[in-house]
Formats: sequence, C-alpha cells, structure tokens
Amino acid sequence: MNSRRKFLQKLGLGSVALITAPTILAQEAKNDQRAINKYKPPVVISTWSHGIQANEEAMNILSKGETALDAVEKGVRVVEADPNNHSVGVGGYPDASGHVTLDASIMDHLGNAGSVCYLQDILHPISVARKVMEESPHVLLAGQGALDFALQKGFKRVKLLTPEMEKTWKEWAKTSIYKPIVNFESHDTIGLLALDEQGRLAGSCTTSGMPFKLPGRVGDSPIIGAGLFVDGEVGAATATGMGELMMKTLGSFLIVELMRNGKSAQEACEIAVKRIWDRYSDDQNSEFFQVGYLALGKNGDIGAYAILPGFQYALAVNGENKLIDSDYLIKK
Ligand code: SD4
Repeated sequence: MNSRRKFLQKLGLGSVALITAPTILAQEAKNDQRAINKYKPPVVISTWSHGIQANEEAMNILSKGETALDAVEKGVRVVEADPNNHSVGVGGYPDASGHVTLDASIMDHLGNAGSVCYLQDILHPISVARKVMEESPHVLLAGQGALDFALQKGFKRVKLLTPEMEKTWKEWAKTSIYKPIVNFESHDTIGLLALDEQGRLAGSCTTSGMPFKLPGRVGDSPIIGAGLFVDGEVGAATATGMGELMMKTLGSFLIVELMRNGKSAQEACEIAVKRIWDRYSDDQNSEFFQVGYLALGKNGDIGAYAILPGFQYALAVNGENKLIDSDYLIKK
C-alpha cells in the first residue's frame, strides 16, 4: 500500500479516491458561483470561532472611520488578551520546556510589514509587530531582541503561562510526546484580514504556535508570505494549521499571486491547499496534516479552504458576523 493511502487510512478516510489536480479544476469550473463571493466593504474575515469577537472589535474600529490597519491590530488583541484561549497570547500552550513563546505579524495596504517571533512575556505581540513595522528599520525581530525592543517601546512584562496551562504542561511532560493537535477547541491561530471603506486592505496573524513545540521553534505566523501576506493592489491571505506546511510552500504569498493572475480568492485558496497536498501528503509525519487558508480580494472577493474538515472562519459583512464551516479538500 502506498504511503499516501496509509495516511488516508490513519485519518479514517481509507476509502477516499485520491483527488488529483484535474478533478479539482473540473469541480471549480462547474461551480462558478462557489468560486466568487464578493462583498461590499467594509469586510472583515478571520480564522476560527474566536474570530467572532475579533471581527466585532475590528468592525467597531472601522465604523469609527479608523483604518483597516487599526482594525486588524485591535481585533486580534481581544483574542490575545483572553486567558481561556489556549492557542493565542496569554493562556496559550507552552513549548516543551514550559515557556509560552509568541509569533505575530501585521501588514498594511502599502506592503509595509512587521513581525515578531519567539517573543516571551508580552501580552500583545501584534502591537509589538506593528511597532517593528512603523518604528524600526526591520521587518522581523526574534526572541530576546524582540523582548528588549518591546520593553523599550513601553510594553510591560506579563506572565503568559496560566496556572491551568502550567498544570497541562506538567501532565504532558510525564511522557513528552510531541503530537501536534490541529482544530483543537475550534480555535487555533487567529489570522484576520480587513478591507475598509476606502478600499485599504490589511492583515494580522498571532499565535502561541504548536503546543509543546521544541524550544526555539517558530511557525508560519510571523513569516511574511507564509502565515500572512497583503498586497494592497490585489488581495490578502492568512493561514492556520501546521505551520511547517505553509512555510514550505509560502502559501499566503502564493494565494495573493494567484489572485494577481486572475484567480478568485476561493480558487486561489484551493490551489494553495492542493499544492501542499500534492507535495507533502506522503510525508510520514503527516498525521496532523491540517491547513486552513483565508483570502480577501481588493474587490471584496473572499475565499476559504482547508485540507481536512473542521476549519471554521468568521465573516463580518453587511451588518452580520457569522461563523462559517470552510470547504475542504479531503472528503469521504
Ligand atoms: C503554527 N500555524 O505555529 C501555527 C499554529 C496553528 O492551528 O495555526 N495551529 O504553526
């Protein structure tokens, strides 16, 4: 039995006929309405159920006439500050050594970008990322350097490891088996994209990364082009899931480039997911093979697609803010 089929069996999808590129393209051709979902700005779209609260804040900011950039920063701050959310900010899962280390990135419609990775002890990595973008000559600051920069900019040190997560980590440390969980509690990384009434796009992405990752591990979220990409002339994309997969395919950049070349946001997300599947689904370490992408075009066109079922996103548009089940590639 080939390894891809073995992998499908592990997922309980043993009878799935392998979906090949021509099949997907044919489905796309038959399903034009699904391929284009266009909305009038303002539009805010974000990953997972925690996206509902983030979208609400982002829309609130947009309704005051502030920019898409302010909206994407302030929207995800709500999730970063929630200690009951175990995949972003305070209360996030620690790494294998018991430290909570945060990754975040932000981009505006002009292509400016800022990010931080392996940042500890700071409640709002997204705001530090924005400072990197606006008040430093760099794009990405890591670890101690990112922390020093944040403290210099007036951010305060906080303890990110909550008693609940400390207990969870101690329990895990008894066996110390790294088994990344995806789709946990219906919320992982938050990636949020916004289009304001002036037609400006912006995006943000923030996470505590994979639970019990190796100390020093950095995921896709702070890597421009992997976890987030914005081109104000074309569109924006963000990602959630196993970061190593988006990093190896620069998925968010790929999606925006596909949109530049005429694909709809939905088609672009589907092709980027397919790219991962085609290249890496034979990987023997692929038991937790989930990625979810979101895209938002400059014209208000939206897209969402994942490898496996379970990915949800929140869409705020036309006065509504709804949680939606994303379409996905591997169907029974
Ligand atoms: C990472 N992409 O650090 C993040 C984690 C995540 O669903 O989104 N999990 O790889």
